Amino acid sequence: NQTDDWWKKAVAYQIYPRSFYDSNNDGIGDLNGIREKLPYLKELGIDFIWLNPIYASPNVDNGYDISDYQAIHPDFGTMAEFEQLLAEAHALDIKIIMDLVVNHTSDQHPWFLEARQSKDNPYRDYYLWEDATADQLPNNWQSFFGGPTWTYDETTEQAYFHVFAKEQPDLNWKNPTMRAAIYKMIRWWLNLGIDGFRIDAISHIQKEPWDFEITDNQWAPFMNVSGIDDYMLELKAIFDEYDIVTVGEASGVSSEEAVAWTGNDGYVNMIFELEHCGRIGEPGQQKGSIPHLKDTLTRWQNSLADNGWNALYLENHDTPRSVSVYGDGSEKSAKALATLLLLMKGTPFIYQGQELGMINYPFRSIEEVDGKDTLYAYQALLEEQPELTSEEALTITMNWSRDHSRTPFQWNTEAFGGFSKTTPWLAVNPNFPIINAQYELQQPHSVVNFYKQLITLRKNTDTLIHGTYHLLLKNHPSIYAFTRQSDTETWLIITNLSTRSVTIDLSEELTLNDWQLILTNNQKLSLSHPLTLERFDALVYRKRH
Ligand code: ISL
Ligand code: CA
Repeated sequence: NQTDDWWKKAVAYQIYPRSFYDSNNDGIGDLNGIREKLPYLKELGIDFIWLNPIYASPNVDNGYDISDYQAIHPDFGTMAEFEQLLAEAHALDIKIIMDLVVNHTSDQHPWFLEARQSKDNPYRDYYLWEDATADQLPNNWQSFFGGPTWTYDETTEQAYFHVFAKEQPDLNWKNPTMRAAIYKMIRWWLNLGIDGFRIDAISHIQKEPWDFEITDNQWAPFMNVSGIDDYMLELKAIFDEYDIVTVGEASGVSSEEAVAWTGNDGYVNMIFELEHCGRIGEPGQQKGSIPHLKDTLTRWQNSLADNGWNALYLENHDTPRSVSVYGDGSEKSAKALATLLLLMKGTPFIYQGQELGMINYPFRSIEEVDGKDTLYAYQALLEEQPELTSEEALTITMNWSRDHSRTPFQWNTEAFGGFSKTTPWLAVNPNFPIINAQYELQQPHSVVNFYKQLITLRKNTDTLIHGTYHLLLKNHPSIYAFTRQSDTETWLIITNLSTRSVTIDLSEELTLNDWQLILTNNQKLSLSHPLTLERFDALVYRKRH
């Protein structure tokens, strides 16, 4: 039954291969580089790795535009090198899950190169086409990356649909022949021995109806998951044949719907919700505030308390660095955030570099930026608001840019942070001399050693795996405190996610006796009523019943 699943006790680690470790010094991270660093991940206490896409791709969206699902992009290496990586990871008892990108392909995928040739091409209906003219598209919907969600193709005088970039045409999930081709690919990877999938943008595979115009919330139609169930049940039927873990990136699935998606008969084992951080930092967003974070994560904790499972994360390859968003960039704030991530209910996903306390990159000009979506947003902002200076537009755009989390992993104090011996594809954060794995592993009170303590604590404490979550001080603007309770003990986790000293009184909710201090980033502190917490203090106590 679900309570014994290995992935509930596991700690996961997300690797963005392009930026992890460059073993052949071409400036780009690669599979042999990951293999060389497996001992580091083992030392950290990682149980499974999620690899962002490593397949053949023109890299319009850094691998999320796939042109051959069953070929490894030469930048990363060969299929033989992938199988060697998988074998060596398994030998270290580390599992590997792959990124399954089936909402769309690259426009260079053979299926699309065929489909766009003529209306009666056998592959035409692998994609979504509607009659259109160059200046009259089927509707006014806008893609996630800016611009219309339709692109006119003059060869066949129709427009094709794409939720993301025009180089990422959406697959037509209504077409059973297309679905069968995707299922064949899925089995091919599972039969290779991988340990599961993170499923990209899965909530978008159901597109219609689209015969209406957008008025206000432009993303709404993409978040509509009604009608998706049949497709998810077909995917589930395949996944259930294997001992794997599946994590759906399910933007738009509500915390209520998530029970069906991840419960005992759910489509997947867990889902990444994007309510707390999807497109975080964009103007007009509530995301990034502590109250919003507490409310959102607590709603998901409560909704999946008895049935279903959360994938926990504070940053990934699509967000800025969480220490810069929720913290103040300091080591201490990194430890406070680590405490939250590792001690809530669900499977924690650590994004590469987060365990070091890596922070946002000090971009000074748009020329340093790689992300096509960031570049588009920057141009669009300057057009919409011509009164902005380029510096102001850069600051606003970089507030939510994905480039912050894609700078090379910082291994040591050598040139380029030890990521490569040549200039990397994206600049290394200049703080690498003090924020790097080698230096931190030698410092007893470093961020990485704090993560190691939290990972060990979590994996050895059943109450931290299965215990109930209860939020304390719900309305406090900067204290994020909760308990985890089983019938034998209660854990108390208190963090002050602000730069100010804060005094709280928990006497309404807790008696003081019998608490044992287990872990803290401020040795001077002990539980009291009232309790004064300094900036970014984190405290972990246990009481045995
Ligand atoms: O963009 C969104 C608004 O929050 C989400 O709804 C969207 O589902 C999410 O950003 C999808 O991200 C994934 O698919 C993209 C790729 O660029 C991202 O890196 C990946 O995480 C297209 O494949
Ligand atoms: Ca390389």
